[in-house]
Order: sequence, then C-alpha cells, then structure tokens
Amino acid sequence: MADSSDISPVSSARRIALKAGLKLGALAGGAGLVGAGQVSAAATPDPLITEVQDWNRYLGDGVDANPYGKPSVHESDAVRRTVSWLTADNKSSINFTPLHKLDGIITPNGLCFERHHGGVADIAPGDHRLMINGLVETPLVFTMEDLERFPRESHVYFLECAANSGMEWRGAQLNGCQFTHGMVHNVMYTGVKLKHLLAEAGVSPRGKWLLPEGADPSHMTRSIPIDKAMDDCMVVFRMNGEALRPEQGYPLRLVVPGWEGNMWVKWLRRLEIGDQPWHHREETSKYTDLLADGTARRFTWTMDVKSIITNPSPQSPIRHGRGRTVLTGLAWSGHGTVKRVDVSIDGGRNWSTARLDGPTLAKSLHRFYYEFDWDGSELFLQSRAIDEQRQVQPTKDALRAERGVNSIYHNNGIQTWHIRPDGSAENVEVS
Ligand SMILES: Nc1nc2c(c(=O)[nH]1)N[C@H]1C(S)=C(S)[C@@H](COP(=O)(O)O)O[C@H]1N2
Ligand SMILES: [Mo]
Repeated sequence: MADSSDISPVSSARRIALKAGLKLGALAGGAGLVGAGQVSAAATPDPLITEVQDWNRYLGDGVDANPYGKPSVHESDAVRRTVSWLTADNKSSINFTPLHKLDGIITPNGLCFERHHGGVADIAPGDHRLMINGLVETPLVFTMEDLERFPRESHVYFLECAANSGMEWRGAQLNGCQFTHGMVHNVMYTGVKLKHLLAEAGVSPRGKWLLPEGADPSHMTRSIPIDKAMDDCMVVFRMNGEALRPEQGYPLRLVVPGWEGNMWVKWLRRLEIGDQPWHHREETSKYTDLLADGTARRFTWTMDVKSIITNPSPQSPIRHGRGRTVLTGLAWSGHGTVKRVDVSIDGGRNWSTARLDGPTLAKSLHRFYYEFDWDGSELFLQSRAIDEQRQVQPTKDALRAERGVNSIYHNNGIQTWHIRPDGSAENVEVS
C-alpha cells in the first residue's frame, strides 16, 4: 500500500503563468451529458468473459467470516494518511480524509480525518458523565443513559478544521486533495439538541457563553456564544447510524454546525455557562488569524464557502486518455446550503456551471459533477462555490490581498490542478 507519510512539497511552490492563447477546445462539452466518444470496448474475445475465473469456481466466505464488515482488500489505498512533518508527535496529531477515493456526500466512519491534541481517550460509556455547571439554576450530571431519554434528532453536517488548506497560504504545497483539503468530513449525527439539556439546567440570564470541555488528556476547551449553543448545537452519540468512533470522541461529542472543527469538543464531559469568554490554554485554542500588520482576526468561527475538485487530482490522475471525462468534487458553506458551483478547465478564464447531485443540506458537503470531452491538451482545473448568502469562494490571491500570508486558518481560496497531456495532475497556482 502506498504510504504517503513522507509526502514532500510539490516542486518549489509551483506558479504557472497562463499562456495567452490557451486552447479552449476542451471546453466543448458544457454541463450537459457528453455524447461524443465511445466509452465501451467493442465485443472481442476476452478471457475475463470467456474463461471460468477462480471467483466463479470456489466457494467464498460464509456469513461468519466478518461479523463487522470491512472494505474489499482491493480498496486498501482508501485510507487516512498523515504528513510526518506536520506534527511533532502522534499524540498531537492529524491525518486526512482520502477525499479522492469517495463519492456522494457521506464520509464513511473509518475514513473521517482525525485531529487529537492528546491522543484518543478510551472511555467505557458506563463510566462517562456529562456535567452542566456555572451560571445555571441547577447544576446537573447526566449519564449516557440519561442522555438517550431526551428527544433525538439526526442531521448531516460537515466538520472542517480551521487549519484545512492552511499549508497553502504561501503557495502550492502538498500534492493531493487528501492533503490540501482532507481536514473535512461529513457525517449524519444522531443526538440531542443542546438547548434541551440547557433548559433542564436553567441558564441564568447572565449566562452568555458556553465552555465545553473534553475528558481527554488535552482537556480541550473553547468558548461558544450562548446563542449558537441554543440554536443548532447538539451533543451526539452516533455517527452514520452507529456509535461514535473512539477517534471521533466516543461516547459523546459536541456538534457545532458550520463552525470550525476545533469547537466540536470530543469525549465531552462538561459544559460550563459563564458571562464572558474564557482565556484558553495556548496550544489548543490560539485559533485567531494573524494578519500582515501583526493584528489578528478573532472569533472567526464560521467556515466560509469553499469547494475542491476531488477527481481528477494529483492522487487520482486521468488514466483513460482523451474523450469522455467525469470531473467531480465537493462544496460546502458554514452559512447554509451551496447554491451553485462553477468549474473552469482553463485556469479561471471561462466558467461553466457544474451539476449539483444528491441532497443539498445546510452546513453539509454537496457533491458536484461536470462531464466534458477532453481533447488531451493540458488543463488548469478550478472550482468556485457560491452559497445561499451569495458569498463567492475567493481566489487565493484575493484572500492574500485581504489577509496576507501569516495565517494558518480559514483558507477557502480556489484550488488549481494542472492536468498534463499524459493525464497526471499537480497542485499549482496560476496567474
Ligand atoms: N477533546 C478534544 N476535542 C477536540 C480535539 C481534541 O484534541 N480534543 N480536537 C479538535 C480539533 S482541532 C478538530 S479539527 C476536531 C477534529 O475532529 P475529528 O477528529 O472528528 O476529525 O476535533 C476537535 N475537538
Ligand atoms: Mo482543528
């Protein structure tokens, strides 16, 4: 299996000047289904059809082989990957969702990227407690069984680490959408709206802030305004139907829809109500955006509108040669739904509207497709999302003009993949 933990930056922060007369012939397809180009082979004798194969001949495994099912052995490349030089050790660690291996909008539980500041806590649900204290009428402690007696809801939400794409602020860095954009996952959560629990405790009128705390060794905390807590925040115990995975905070995590992943405290053990934001320990909570003039943007909680072409991309080159080609990707916005995604194959000179497919849910990933006829010439692929508030995903240059290059967080700039005539792809920037 390819282990990309030693992934190196792309060849010296690639920036390519677009040639004036770049051929637009490849654009012919438009958004409709492409008619030209046969994708099936003519019926000639093929041993895979005419001969009996092993899998036709021998009995396979029975139902007792896999009490908990696993992916096919032929899918061993669809795994989370880390980049060895990004974090100092495996406790304060990060890995990335293999976005280029997925389709639709749901991230399978075993492929959700992980971000831990103190490793994965191993907690038996019977030993877990959730406490609500601070500016409340009645401080309360809940067991997991208590929580399951509140009305449950299920919602699909994306979680994006504020540092997603953070390595790309100074130029094209990492060669693969797993690495540039893989700190995002999209899961159907089941749990209880936080407002029901807070109502039970009775929040004092002076209570303006919520402090969630994790039971892991990092004791992760973040300050969240009470209005957000009362709006759509949830405490959840299930993801995509089954119990939360240990990596995602088993047995209980906070869900803060549309807001940066850092606030979604895992292994949630305490909710304190206060009248002002807390001062946080440096390493877990310095989530501010340093600007060029040395000042910082604070309280930048919402993840702005963003998109990424997942295929083709550096880890998923075009292998079939010219002709009928399916481009696909993901778009999302912390402000609600995505209204439109545009795709360019010539580095942003011409745009076509992509086809949004599947559920368009607020604060969830959206899937888009763009089918076109590739003439075999080099391409500069870009996607640009527009959300329900009509916010438009900016170019990286526009972002830098506004915020400089000192930031790590909130990089939602437009990504470019350079497709060469041989179908291979590289992370570049164009101007
Ligand atoms: N208790 C606790 N919660 C945590 C963290 C942590 O280290 N400890 N990391 C945070 C960060 S920075 C992110 S981006 C998300 C990642 O969630 P995931 O591991 O499910 O992808 O969890 C957040 N919640
Ligand atoms: Mo994060």
